[in-house]
Amino acid sequence: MCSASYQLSEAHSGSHTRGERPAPSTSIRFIKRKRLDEAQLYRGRVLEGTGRQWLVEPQEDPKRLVECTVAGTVVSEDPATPQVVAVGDEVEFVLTDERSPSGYPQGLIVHILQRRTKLARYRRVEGKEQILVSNADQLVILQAIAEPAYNRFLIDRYLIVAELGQLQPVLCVNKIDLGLTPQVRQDLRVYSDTLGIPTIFCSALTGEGIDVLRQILQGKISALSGPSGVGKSTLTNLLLGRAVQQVGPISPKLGQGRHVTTMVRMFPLPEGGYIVDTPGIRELFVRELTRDELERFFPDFQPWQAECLYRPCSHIHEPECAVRAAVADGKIDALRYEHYCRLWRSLPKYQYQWKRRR
Ligand SMILES: Nc1nc2c(ncn2[C@@H]2O[C@H](COP(=O)(O)OP(=O)(O)O)[C@@H](O)[C@H]2O)c(=O)[nH]1
Ligand SMILES: [Mg+2]
Ligand SMILES: [Zn+2]
Repeated sequence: MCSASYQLSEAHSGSHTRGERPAPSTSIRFIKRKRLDEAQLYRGRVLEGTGRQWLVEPQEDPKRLVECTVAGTVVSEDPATPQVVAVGDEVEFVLTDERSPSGYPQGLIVHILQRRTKLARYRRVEGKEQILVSNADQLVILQAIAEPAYNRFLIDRYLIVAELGQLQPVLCVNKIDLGLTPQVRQDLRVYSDTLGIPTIFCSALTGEGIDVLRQILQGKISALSGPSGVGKSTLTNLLLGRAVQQVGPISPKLGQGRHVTTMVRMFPLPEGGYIVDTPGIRELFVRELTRDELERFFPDFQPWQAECLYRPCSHIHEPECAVRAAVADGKIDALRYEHYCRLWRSLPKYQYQWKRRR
């Protein structure tokens, strides 16, 4: 492993600095494998990984998955994330001549293409973000009618995460077999009617609404995210027509074992497109935003904010605030405004203050 990555590091840096390649180190002589410059480069997509091994779907032959490690010279093009490879990454790789014990052909990732979008979770303890999925088109915010009941504060934070990651949000409320009341529809109307977010009500148990969900997913890469227990794995299995994910609580012992694959897996859909089942997010922190940036994540305030007496206006305490007046008049959803206030209070005024919070 060490020698292989060393050899490939050398060759890789060579292939990217055409013409001004450094003199090869003498240790290269001891390596028998073919030089990387001569090896054919393939394009592929990372479907899942353990942090060390990554399962890549080759563009030219999607059925023939390749298990890859990462060349030592691969650097993240994304300075915010120290992590090198993420599920969903588009990569270039070479085939090595081995087979892994798992039976897959072996390869080596030598280049990660620029990420178009990302679903990231912020690890407050580490003060870093972790990319759960890259290059997805949309974020399906999965909630349930009950067990556990949907949480609008969580939905509102997911919408910010989607916006930050350049993902189109979709709201999907599962378990409608447990009772979809007019009050629930009314409570969630703001998302479809005011914010224009595609909203689906479905049941993985009865199959109701699943055809609508399929239509929305078709041909797109969709990250499925939501708290534990809402039915992400059940829906994934249903959409794929086979049991690929374990349903029900995952034993902490299994989930944290060293050799277990990460909980993020991407599956090609029969209708075209991909679905990514991500782990249940227990806590969702909004990445390093400051108070004055929050407004842009509330487009439903926008028609009024220009009318505030003070500009900028935090819409929290200033006199003659048009946003607050619109809330009082029922023109802005009161709970959305409440969540804005809650987030505003949780965020620091200045960027540097984030550093002290860690
Ligand atoms: N009543 C009902 N239960 C469901 C539905 N979808 C999933 N479940 C159940 O909810 C529990 C959690 O499902 P799971 O897919 O593991 O959720 P995940 O943690 O989000 O992956 C399981 O017991 C499922 O059988 C549904 O549409 N209706
Ligand atoms: Mg699950
Ligand atoms: Zn205001």
